[in-house]
Amino acid sequence: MSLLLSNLTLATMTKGYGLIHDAAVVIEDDRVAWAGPRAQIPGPYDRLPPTELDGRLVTPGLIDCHTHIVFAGDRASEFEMRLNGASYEEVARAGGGILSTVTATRAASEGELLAQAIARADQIIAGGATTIEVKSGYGLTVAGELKQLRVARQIARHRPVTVRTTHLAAHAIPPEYKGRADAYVDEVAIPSLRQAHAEGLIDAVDAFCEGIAFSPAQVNRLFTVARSLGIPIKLHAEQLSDLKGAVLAARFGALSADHLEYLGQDGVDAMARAGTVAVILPGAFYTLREKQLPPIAALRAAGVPMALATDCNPGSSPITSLTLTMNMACTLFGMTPLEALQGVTTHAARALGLTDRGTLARDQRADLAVWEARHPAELAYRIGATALHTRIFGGRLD
Ligand code: DI6
Ligand code: FE
Repeated sequence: MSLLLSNLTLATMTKGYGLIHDAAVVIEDDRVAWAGPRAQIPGPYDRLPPTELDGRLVTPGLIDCHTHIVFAGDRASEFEMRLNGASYEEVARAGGGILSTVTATRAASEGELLAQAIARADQIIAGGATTIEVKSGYGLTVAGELKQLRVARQIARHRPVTVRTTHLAAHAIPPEYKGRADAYVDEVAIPSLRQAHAEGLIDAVDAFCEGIAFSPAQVNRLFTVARSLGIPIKLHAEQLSDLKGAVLAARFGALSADHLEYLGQDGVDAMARAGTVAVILPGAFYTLREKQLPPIAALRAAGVPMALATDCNPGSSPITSLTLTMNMACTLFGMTPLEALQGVTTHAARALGLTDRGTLARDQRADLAVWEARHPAELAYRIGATALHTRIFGGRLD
């Protein structure tokens, strides 16, 4: 099956935007066969009937490389509590926060969880995403974590999207292990990691390294097991304080360290040396009304690739729009529109360890987003409105 897209503005993302005006793209099956100026379409592709795009912008399909979309319920009441003066940590200590979502998620059937997760995935897809990473972390039992991961994998059977799954049992300490985080790591986090890996349910492991969650020593024990199993590593690090999580992640050659508001220069340097991607999550910063900005200038200066993601979750980031996330990254954090687009394409692919997507080039997966836009800066510039015209997933037009 071949498809010729013609009369478009191409952002290949191969070098900067890699802009090509009056461009064309040839797709064969699920791969890009050719991309370049329309005047140079090689034969025999030039004889294909063209799909005319009237000068619209075409980018690689967007990649949301950090989400928690498999959960039940919502946390609007906690949002209200925080706006009446409680902090995110106070809500968590009072048994609200992540644990209220754990209660709802444990009680939900796989079918109920899947229906809710698909509704969220649909919103992310409607904003141009073709790949979504999904974490567990609201089951906090061996069976509960596996249930969430199975549901996450099922999303891709119902929707045209690639789902990458990440084990995040080390997300919070459930009530039955209160004050016994080490026992939780030994009895739930590590055994569920082993089982999820054995069942082929995960692509990576993650943990929440924070005062209200797991210490660097506990994360280190989990990651040592992950490394012995060859599981790629990611880490929620330096979101609310500087526990040197990014330094720890870099020591394990992590794919990414995520959040990073409190990251110090030592963490920046360690990430640069290890090639670890910084995943910037402005939705959580915005929702929690944080004041501490992630060290964007230091990351940029050190050449650490910066990805951007929604962090879609019911507590700290109830957002499903990658373009709004791009806008926030620019306006709140001073990232450039180019960095924002790299953050949801090339650098997001790298944060997931994927080399077959994130740019628009020969032999890459034919995952494309077609926009009601003429220049890529428009994607980060508009607030809230989705400018998506069409998506192409694995060579197929939606
Ligand atoms: N950091 C976050 O922002 C989310 N998880 C994490 O480790 C919050 C998850 C939640 O509040 O439900
Ligand atoms: Fe998160």
